[in-house]
Order: sequence, then structure tokens, then C-alpha cells
Amino acid sequence: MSDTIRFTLDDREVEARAGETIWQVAKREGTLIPHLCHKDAPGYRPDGNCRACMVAIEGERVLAASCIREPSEGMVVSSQGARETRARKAVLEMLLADQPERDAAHDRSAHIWQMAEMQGVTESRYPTLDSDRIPLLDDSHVAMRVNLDACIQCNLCVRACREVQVNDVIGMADRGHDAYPVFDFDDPMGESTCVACGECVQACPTGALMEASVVDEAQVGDSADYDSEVDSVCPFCGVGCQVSLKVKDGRIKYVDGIDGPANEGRLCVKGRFGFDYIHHPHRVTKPMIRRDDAPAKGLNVDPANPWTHFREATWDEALDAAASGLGRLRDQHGGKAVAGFGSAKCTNEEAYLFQKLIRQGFGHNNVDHCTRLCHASSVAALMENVGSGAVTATFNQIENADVAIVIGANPVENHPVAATYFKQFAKRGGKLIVMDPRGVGLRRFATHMLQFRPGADVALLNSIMHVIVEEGLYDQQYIDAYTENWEAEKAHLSGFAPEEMEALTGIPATTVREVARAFATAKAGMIFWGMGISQHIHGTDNSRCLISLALMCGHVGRPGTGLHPLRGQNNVQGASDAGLIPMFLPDYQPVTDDGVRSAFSEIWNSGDFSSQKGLTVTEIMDAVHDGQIRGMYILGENPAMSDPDVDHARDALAKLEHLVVQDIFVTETANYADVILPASAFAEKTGTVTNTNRQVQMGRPAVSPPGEAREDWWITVELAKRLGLPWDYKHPSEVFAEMKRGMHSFDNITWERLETQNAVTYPSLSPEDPGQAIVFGDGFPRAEGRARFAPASVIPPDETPDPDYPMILTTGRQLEHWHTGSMTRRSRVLDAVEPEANCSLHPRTLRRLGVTPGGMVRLSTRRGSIRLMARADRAVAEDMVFLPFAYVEAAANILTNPALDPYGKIPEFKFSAVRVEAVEDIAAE
Ligand SMILES: Nc1nc2c(c(=O)[nH]1)N[C@H]1C(S)=C(S)[C@@H](COP(=O)(O)OP(=O)(O)OC[C@H]3O[C@@H](n4cnc5c(=O)[nH]c(N)nc54)[C@H](O)[C@@H]3O)O[C@H]1N2
Ligand SMILES: Nc1nc2c(c(=O)[nH]1)N[C@H]1C(S)=C(S)[C@@H](COP(=O)(O)OP(=O)(O)OC[C@H]3O[C@@H](n4cnc5c(=O)[nH]c(N)nc54)[C@H](O)[C@@H]3O)O[C@H]1N2
Ligand SMILES: [Mo]
Repeated sequence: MSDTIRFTLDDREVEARAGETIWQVAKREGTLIPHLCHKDAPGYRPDGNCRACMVAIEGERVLAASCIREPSEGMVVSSQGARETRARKAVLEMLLADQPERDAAHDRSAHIWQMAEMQGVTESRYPTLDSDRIPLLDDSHVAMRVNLDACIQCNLCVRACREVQVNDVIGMADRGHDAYPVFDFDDPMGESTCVACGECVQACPTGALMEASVVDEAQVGDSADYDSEVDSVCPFCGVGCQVSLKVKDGRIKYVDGIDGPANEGRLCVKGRFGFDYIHHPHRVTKPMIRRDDAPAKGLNVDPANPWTHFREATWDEALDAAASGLGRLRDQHGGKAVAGFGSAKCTNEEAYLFQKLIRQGFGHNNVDHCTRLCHASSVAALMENVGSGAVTATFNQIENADVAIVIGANPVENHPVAATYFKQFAKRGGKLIVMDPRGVGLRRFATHMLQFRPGADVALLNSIMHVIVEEGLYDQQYIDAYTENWEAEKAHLSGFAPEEMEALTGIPATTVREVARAFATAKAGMIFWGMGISQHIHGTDNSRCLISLALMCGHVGRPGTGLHPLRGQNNVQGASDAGLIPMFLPDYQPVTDDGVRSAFSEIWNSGDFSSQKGLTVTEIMDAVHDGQIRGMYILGENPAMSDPDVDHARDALAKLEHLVVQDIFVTETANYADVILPASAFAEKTGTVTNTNRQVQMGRPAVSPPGEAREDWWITVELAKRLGLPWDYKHPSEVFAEMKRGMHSFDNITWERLETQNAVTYPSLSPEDPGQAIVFGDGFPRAEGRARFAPASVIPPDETPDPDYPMILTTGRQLEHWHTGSMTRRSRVLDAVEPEANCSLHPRTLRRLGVTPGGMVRLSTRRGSIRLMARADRAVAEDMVFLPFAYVEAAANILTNPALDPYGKIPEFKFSAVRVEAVEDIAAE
């Protein structure tokens, strides 16, 4: 049987593919049939409720809604005849009768007006209905406006909220003509559980739901009133959503999601509403030099005047000062006196130039970035046992899975668009196994929620694998063909019966057995993980267990299978690939390999540099304290907030003889600078970034950098020249071309391709191949093509609770804020939603401490203490505190333990012993 259907559309013979509707075929053939309740975008199911797309079908008495009707063989369809055109006009006229006048419309360019124009409808013959039934304006949300007088009950917002983003906030109240969308139980939008992804606003065809930034006080607006629109990539997380930035008068007015390979049009609150940090008055717009009369270096937390200790300078003066300060240290003490932190927020080209500057300009490998605090341990385990640090499958592959594990990750808040796919997977019957000490948002969709003891991952994962071995559920064929060290792993696991591990994990053996069976017997299973796995002194062991689990079940290399550490920063994958790592040159080629170094010396046309692995982020800070490192160049990182035991890091920054900081704000780190170089934000520059899916995407400038701020790559090149390097790049495309010479991952990916296609996944096997979503189907990039089982033993956290510090502190993130807050606390919408430093404790714990929710507590560890507001949250275990690290006034990292994982050198951000006290008690002390 052929899977195409032949039918006649407007006197032409056409073909429909399986599952295509008449509307879709018509569109493909060049006829746009008007549509309102139907959104032509991935994820939107046709609903056929508005009747704006009626067509006539020969032999049928009534007209059919083309958006939902599939053609059948030999069908004769007419879309332009008098009868259906008249019917469609009538529908539009009836709907327009109830719309505000176009001049006073909430969105003068709303889809409904375009459709009316297309159908030749300018005014309505029908009377306006009684306006009493219209609910009043709802302006309770800072980011969106609800004006239901324009609502046509098309149900798109409900589908957007429930089916596309799976947030389940919007529903329809009442029936028929009186139906209207409500938030939760008819709450004002701003008081509902809405997470402000804005999908409903993007879907609404009338302007009933609008971005607040598009309408004026009178609720009148025009979404087409912009000067330019630019396709680029979201600057926040590693999902890499493609965005369309609408620019008016040199400012971003609003943002739409577009059909990128990772996001298919979806966005989250940060991507859609968090763009305005780039217009904040705190932007550094001129190069700055520390004043001669500035006090000793330290934190100046006066947010109103972060510039106090600096004076403006010209670019020439600032670059000369920056370069001569670093150059002098190099000349007096050797290149190793200067180290660099590059950025995962900048582009691939910028990351590449940064590591090249340190290696070529200073002769060593003391260059690192925030990956060290992030997935360093995951990458160490993946490199060691799989032979490659990147994901083996895109997160979107969950569409083909029947079971998925999400462990130590909170994607609903931290990778919200990826989470929409996870939620859809669960809704269509996929088995979702969530493992986290905290009851994270995804638990609502989980078939199994294992809320286990923090730090007990190895015990839990080994016990799952024990069951798989004991019950013979492993995939012997796969193991024989593609792995090594199985017998050792198998023997090792015998000591981890779930009945015995229960005391450590808190998870009943029966649950462990169920989960083991569900994962091992599935046809296709995926594993996703995050910081709950990586940020431990046994982070590498945690990841080794996940790798072993996937391998023994043969869940790698096929559709719906794979290992996926959810990468964090927008370009942490790319920055790591580009060699912003002390042990690796681009593409993870070891610095210790003479052949590799000589290949790069040749590309760079320069001499050799150190064959010694460089120091990592926290080791660099220690080396500053030891006096070995005296100067630093820090690009787009904020270690004065993000490093563990941050007082130690701040003291190191203060001790530096020369610090050059290149950022868009005077961050806490920039407070310690001698020279601040004003950079351009992502929306102001050209360059490529690589997301968690290995998708290389093109970022384009939408607006100009403010004042004299310049693109990061330009600044690094100017510094390099002043440090005596023969660099003459004039455009990022030249840097990209050079990168390709040393990086096979970019084979078949060219700048020109990215300019036209926006995204290519690596590896791409030919100039036409969009790239491989799944890798390692036929073996691994290791000896004999085999991945390796790496048995892991239980290691307790570095610091365990005791009578002085009886509880467990865990740190992490919240939906609205980005890391150290530098960007999101300067975004109007995001800061309004989450304005105050907070931590979360179980309500019973709060009661025991005598703290009412919203009251103040003091948290103290062996490193220091902070005060902040405490929230009640049943998702947190009774002996734990969850603390986000975005707030300088209560900086989480004053408390955290800098103890490191020996392989990944990642600190134990997820476990410290802490004391919690009510602030009233403190006052009474
Ligand atoms: N909104 C927002 N999104 C972000 C970021 C942000 O700052 N804000 N940052 C981005 C970056 S760089 C990263 S790396 C990602 C991080 O994204 P995630 O990995 O989701 O980040 P976290 O919130 O740090 O921690 C994840 C989970 O680990 C759990 N956990 C704590 N201890 C343990 C443990 O011992 N075992 C296990 N299995 N789990 C544990 C916590 O309860 C938490 O739910 O997010 C990215 N996305
Ligand atoms: N307690 C605790 N600490 C943690 C973690 C945790 O879970 N708990 N997580 C760790 C993890 S996973 C990470 S990734 C790190 C993140 O640590 P950082 O990377 O230090 O944190 P960010 O706030 O993302 O810093 C990015 C900086 O880049 C600047 N910036 C943004 N765009 C641009 C640009 O285009 N050009 C330039 N030049 N600058 C730009 C921002 O203003 C900001 O200062 O934090 C780590 N620290
Ligand atoms: Mo991260």
C-alpha cells in the first residue's frame, strides 16, 4: 500500500502524505486557507473549532474544516468556490463583530486581522454582542496582558499551555459563546501557577493575550510595529532555543520562539521575557580603569553606583593598561604568573581565541571556565569510558523512548523547554523515572519518583544495576559487542543488594527492583542528568554508574536511547569543544600529546607551549593565594559569586596584582578589577554557539552595543596584538575557519552553511547532512570501539552533619534567575517575579525552628554565614535546606565546601553541613 493519497484540490491533482490534512496540503501547494484556531507550528494539534478554514468536498452536504480533515483517495476538494468563500467570510465577520475596533485593537497586526484581510473582510455585518459578558482587563502579571474582549474561544491558548508546554494552567470556563480562558481556578494570571513561558501569548491569534511590552496603557498595540527582526539564539541555557528578536528604536521590544531544532518554537520565561538585561542602565559603556585613589580592592555592593572606584578611559588607554599589566607580569615572573577564565556565555570563536591567547601568549594551559563547576565530572567519566564528552543523543530523542531516567536535574526550572518534551513523553505513556532528593517539578509527571538521600547516588544506582544483574535483565549481546570490563563490573555489583542499600538511600528495595526492571526491559531508554550528579566529590563515580547502567541495557546508539548530561550555559558545550579547558586543546585533544601541540603550533604559526596540564578554576584561585599566579584575564564569568567558599576566591581576586575583567556589567568580580573592558551582550554580536544537543547555531546581532562597548572577540584580538601576538582577525568567520583546521567535529560545517541553515548538528557526515542526532550506534571512539564499565564504590560526602552543623545544605537554581544574578536581576520581569534572596525548608522544620514561612533565618557552615528569607516547601527533606546562588546579599557560596572530586576537580556544591537558626533567636542572643 502506498502511503500517499491522491486527491483533487481546486481542479489540480495533488498528493497528501500520511496524516496530512487538506489545509497542510493546500499550504504546501501554495494556497493559504484562512485559519484561526489552527496554528501551523510543531506541537499544535488541529482542533477544527473556528470554522474559518471551511472547504467544500464533492458529494458532501456540509462544508468541512480543512485544518482537521484528512483527504481520502480520489476526493475532490474546492477551497476557492463561492460557497466556501462565503461561509469563511461569514465566520470572520461574526468574529470581528466582537473584536475591538482595529484602531483600538490590542494587536492591530494580530493574525485575525490578516486573515480577515485575506478573505476580503473589512467590516462586519453583524451587531456587537452585549459587552457585559466580557471579563475585565487582567493586568496582574508583569509580563503579559489579558484582554478577553478580543477572545474568540479558539482554544489555542489552552492547547499551548496544556499540550505544547504541558503547564496545565489555562482552561476554559463556561460554555459556548460565553466560554473564556481561565488561569487555574479563575485566578488573576499573576496570582496563578503560570510560569510565564508565554506560549499562550505567542499562540493567541487576536491579541487577547499579549506581551505587556507590546501594548500601551490603553491596551492598544501592534506586534508588527518594529524596525527589524533578527533570528538568533537565546543567551541563557544550554537548550539553545532559537529566537526572533523584534527591535524597535534600537531596543528589543519582544521575542518570539522560532522553529529551531531544539525548541521548535517554544521558549521559557527567561528567553521570552528576560531579554531586557541588555538595556539596563548598569551596562558598562566605556572602558574603565581603577582610580588611583580607590580604596583597597574589595566588594562594593552599592548597586546604584557600581562604578565608584573606576574612572572612564579611552579604548587605547584601557587596552594598553590591560595588556601592559599582564605583559609586565609575564616578563618579570614568567608566563605562568598570568591565568585566564574564559566564558561559556560567549561564542565558540570567542572561546577559541581566549584559550589561544593564554596558550600562545603566555605559553601554558592555565585556562579554564565554568564547566569546571558544572559537568567537569560528567565529562571526565564520559571521556574515560565512552571516549567522548558530548551527549550521545539529543534530548528530543525522548520522543522515541519508552523509558527515561532524569536524575539530579530539575529541568522544569533549569531546562524548561527540554522539560516540555519530557512532560509530553510522560503524557503519552512513557515511563518517567525521576531521582532527586528534592521533590522537583517533574515529579508530577513521574511514574516513579525516588526521593532519596542526597549523596547516595552510587548506592542507589549500583543497587539498580545489582537487580539487573541478579535478574538477568542485561543485554548480553550488546555487552559482548560493544563493551569491556563487564565481568569486573558484574562482580563488583554483587555487593549492592537493594535491601542492603536501603539504609543509605532511603528507597525501599521493592521500588528499586521495579525501576530496574522498567529501565532494563524497555525497548529504548534514555538517561538525563544534572548537577545533582556532577557536583559531588564523587561526581565522576556518579556519572560512571549512569554510563554503566545505560551500557548494560544496551541503551546507547539507537533512536530513543542515550546518555544526556543536560549542559548548562548557552555555550558551555562549545566553549569546552573550543579548548577552554586546561587539559585539552580544541576537540578534547590532550595538551600532553606532542603531536597535538605541534599541530596547533603550526596552525597558529608559533612556537610550542607547555605540555603540562594546566590548573583548573579552583586550583587557579589556590595558586593566587600561594603567590604563583599574580595576574588574571577574566572573560564573562563571575567567580566572586560562583566559586565555592567564595570568601577565599574573593580574597584571591583582591590579592591579584593585575586583574582584567571583560563583562557587560560591573559584576562582583569586576569590583576587584584593575581594568574593566566593556563587552557586548549576546544579542549584540555575531558568532556561533553549540547547545547541549551538539547543535552548532548562528547568533546574530539585533542591536548595537551600548556606548563604546565592543564585541568580545574584537577586544581579545586587540589585547593579543598588544601582547605581541600576530593576530589580524577581522571577523568571527575567519576565526571559525581557523577552528575547522584543528577540529574535526566541525567537518562539513561551514560558516556559510550556518548562515543559511541556522543550525547544524555535529558530527555532520556530508555538506548536506543536517548532523547526527544519535551517535555511537556502531561502536565508541575508544580502543577497539568498546565503551568501558567503571565500577564505583560508595564514598561519603566530604562533610557530614554533626551537632554543630546538624542539617544538610544543598545549593542550586530557580526558574527566573541565572546563576550569579548579574543578568536576571537586571531584567525587569524576572526580578519582579523573584525579587528577594530566599531559601526553602520543609514546613515541619520551619515550625520546629519557630520560623513562619517568609521569616528570616541565618544559615551557617564552617565557611561563613548568611541571613535570608525562608520559604516553606514540602519538596525539601526535613533535614535539608535548598539555597539558590543568585543573590549577592545572601551569597550561597559563602557557605559552600570547596572539597573537590579528584577526577573532574569539581567542588561539592550539593552537600555541606549547615546550622539553621531563626533570626529572632539571633537577636535575642
Ligand atoms: N533558571 C536557570 N536555569 C539554568 C541555570 C540557572 O542558573 N538558572 N543554569 C544553567 C546551568 S550552567 C546548569 S549547569 C544547569 C543546571 O541544572 P540542574 O542540574 O537542574 O541544576 P541544580 O538546580 O543545580 O540541581 C539539580 C538537582 O540536583 C538535585 N540534587 C541535590 N543533591 C543531589 C544528590 O546528591 N543526588 C542527586 N541525584 N540529585 C541531587 C537538586 O535537588 C536539584 O533538583 O542549569 C542551567 N539552567
Ligand atoms: N553554590 C553553587 N555554586 C555554583 C553552582 C551551584 O549549583 N551551586 N553551579 C556552578 C555552575 S554549574 C556554573 S555553570 C557556574 C556559573 O558561574 P559563572 O559563569 O561565573 O556565572 P554567570 O552568572 O553565568 O556568569 C556569567 C558572566 O558573564 C557575563 N556575560 C553575559 N553575557 C556576556 C557576554 O556576551 N560577554 C561577556 N563578556 N560577558 C557576558 C555576565 O554578566 C556574568 O557576569 O556556577 C557554579 N557555581
Ligand atoms: Mo553550569
